[in-house]
Amino acid sequence: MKSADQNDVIVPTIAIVPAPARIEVLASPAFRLTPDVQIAGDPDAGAALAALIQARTGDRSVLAHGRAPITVRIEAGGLEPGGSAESYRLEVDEESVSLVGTDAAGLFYGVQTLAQLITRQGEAFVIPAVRIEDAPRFAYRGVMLDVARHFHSAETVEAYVDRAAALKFNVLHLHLSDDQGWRIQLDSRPELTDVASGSSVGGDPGGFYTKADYARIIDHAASRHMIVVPEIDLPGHTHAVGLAYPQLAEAPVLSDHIREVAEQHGGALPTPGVPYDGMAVGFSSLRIHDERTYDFVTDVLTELAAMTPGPYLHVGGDEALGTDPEDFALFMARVTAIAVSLGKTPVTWHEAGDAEGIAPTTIGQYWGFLTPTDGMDEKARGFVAHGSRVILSPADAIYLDMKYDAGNPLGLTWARGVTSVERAYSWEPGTLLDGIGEADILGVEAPMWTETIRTLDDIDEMAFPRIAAAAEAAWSPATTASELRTWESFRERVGGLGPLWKSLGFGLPHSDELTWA
Ligand code: TNX
Repeated sequence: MKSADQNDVIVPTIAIVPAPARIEVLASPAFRLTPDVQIAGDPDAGAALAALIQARTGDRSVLAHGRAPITVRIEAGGLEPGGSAESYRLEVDEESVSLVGTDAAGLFYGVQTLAQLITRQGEAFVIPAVRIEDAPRFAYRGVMLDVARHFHSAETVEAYVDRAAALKFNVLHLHLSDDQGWRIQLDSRPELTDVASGSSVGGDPGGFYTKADYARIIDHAASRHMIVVPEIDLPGHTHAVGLAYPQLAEAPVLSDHIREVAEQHGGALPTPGVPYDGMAVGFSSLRIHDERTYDFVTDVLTELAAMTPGPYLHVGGDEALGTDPEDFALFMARVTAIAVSLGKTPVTWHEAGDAEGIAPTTIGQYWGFLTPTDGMDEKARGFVAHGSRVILSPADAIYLDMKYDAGNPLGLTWARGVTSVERAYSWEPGTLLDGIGEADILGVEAPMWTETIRTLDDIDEMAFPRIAAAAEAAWSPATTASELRTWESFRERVGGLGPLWKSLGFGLPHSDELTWA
């Protein structure tokens, strides 16, 4: 904070997103980035910082080694108070820049903040004099990409990881299967990719990740301190499974809703044995009373668990409208038990929260509205009641596939129409759902479903700037605990990141709500 005698100094908005836990703007002149500036300390963090400085300033001469005014280092337990995982402290004055992370992740997040601080001043680039102490509010900070409705290449996924990591997200949830296609190669069940991976929504080409692709995505995510949470959506959203294994699939339930959706989109009704390329949900189900179903699930989850270093396996459970409710509970109980037997923590969408017998460690993902409807909050409370926690993904705020502009063909509108940036930002996790407090919340995740989204450009267009609102909900202090947590501050700070994000190749769409610097 400025002291009274510096009131004549105009301190521009410091564009850091997500807002840090504590920031003090110092009276010192800024640190000037000279062409030969050197970085000492941790080599990985140093190289990452050098690359970001080079991108932002266009200067190729930054050195990542040597005696230097910029130091980046890990000091385990050295951050007071707290020193919690992923935290960092950054001190900048005219003479030097000192970044200390409590661990490699904390150091990485400090590097992201430093890059955001680089400001052009005439012909020079400077880092304003600040002292920042920062740590995440929630341990789980996720983005989800649906690679089933449209397949997205490993390169695209890696590019999305880069965007998310720059905002201090630490989880990539991959929605690997749905009615329209199966996207992950498994040795135990080769028919899945042989037979069921060739389609996408709208007749677009399909695709799948080889085991090597998947390993590459995991490595890339890990290098940016993100884990991968793979999702196999069960027992609904499984039309594609039925292409490979007809004996496991129930006949599609052709409700009025399914017929309506088919008509609206000029698409065919789901037909057994025929790839489905429409956008309806809730018609398919695996056979719940057939042991071959559990052999299948065991094979799939066992292999996926072995391929996935992170602690979570997401087993879906949403919109199982083609499954009898009692059968649904029976199925979710067995499937979450299989995940637990593999040493993983199961995650399901909130629908399974009142399924009797699900594994008590199961994490629930809430996708209802900011003002809950249809008892969805009650289902979310079910996970807390059995001693577990929830991930918050309120659809009318941080579903990144919701339209941001009614006139744009990209995106859907079922979650209360167009989702403005302001609505994406203006909610508070700790008070979102009655009976679900701070300690019951594992984190926040922003999903992107891809019925209408085909390319990295489409992904960027839908993600920015709303993805930053989700990042701030996940990382920053509660709205009541920080002056920076206002819509006015957020829109200015996000706009201020335009030059950095453009220099990194992120596609930033025009927004009526904020101005990109
Ligand atoms: C609902 S919300 C779904 C997805 C769709 C999405 C489109 C949830 C868990 N499931 O199957 O792709 O809406 O926005």
